[in-house]
Amino acid sequence: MFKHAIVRTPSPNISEGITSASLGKPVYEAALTQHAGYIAALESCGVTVHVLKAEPGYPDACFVEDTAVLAERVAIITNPGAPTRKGEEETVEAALRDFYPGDHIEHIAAPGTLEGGDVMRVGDHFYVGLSARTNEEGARQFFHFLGKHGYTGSTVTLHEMLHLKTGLAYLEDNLLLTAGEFISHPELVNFRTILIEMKDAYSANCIYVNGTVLIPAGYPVTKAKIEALGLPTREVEVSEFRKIDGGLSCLSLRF
Ligand code: CIR
Repeated sequence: MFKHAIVRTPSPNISEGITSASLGKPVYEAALTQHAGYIAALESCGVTVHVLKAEPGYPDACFVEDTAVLAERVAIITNPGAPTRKGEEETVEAALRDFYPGDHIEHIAAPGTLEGGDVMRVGDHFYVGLSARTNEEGARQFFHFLGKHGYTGSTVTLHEMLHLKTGLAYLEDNLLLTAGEFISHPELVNFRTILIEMKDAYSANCIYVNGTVLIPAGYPVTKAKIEALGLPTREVEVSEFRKIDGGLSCLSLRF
């Protein structure tokens, strides 16, 4: 069960966030409204949400997931691979010090890079995507810290997507939502899978929160496939964040 989530109010210059999409620039006021809806959705799942102050110098700073990976026994602070995002992790770490003792906080250091969007937890095992943002050295350091605190990890190579969880979500009970290059990926066999068509690939980034699957609004086929397996869903409007490649998982750290 998740008790807490950390989120960060979108930056006033969110329109300058990094993007590979051609959906236009996010509108700040609309992003704030959608962010409030996201917080309400987490709260409806029984999570206490801690809201960090906006970071005017970091357009992508609302995507707190990329700055840390959290487990019961350790918080691993990342070194983001995107140059404009380096430094976002500092205020996230400060907030995590209220929840983790100092000797349970570890740090990925240069030349290692790792972003939390590349990490998918399955029980006590962590899959790490090797991507444009997460490198071999970052993964090596990450696995060292996992081992020190009693967890395991393995890598998954990405070729097309931004992050591992751009196209994957673990919905517990050995169930994986998969899209694009992750469908039939050799490093992800032995799961029950829900396949998402390419046109709906954005909806593969869902989050399982205390028995409910939060899904992006506007993907009825994905919603029906998840519900057909007996899992309740709740739609959340995140279209402003999609414009800068952000999804549901990126907007919070859940622990
Ligand atoms: C970026 O490119 O870093 C942001 N515009 C989007 C980050 C999305 N984060 C995630 O998928 N975990």
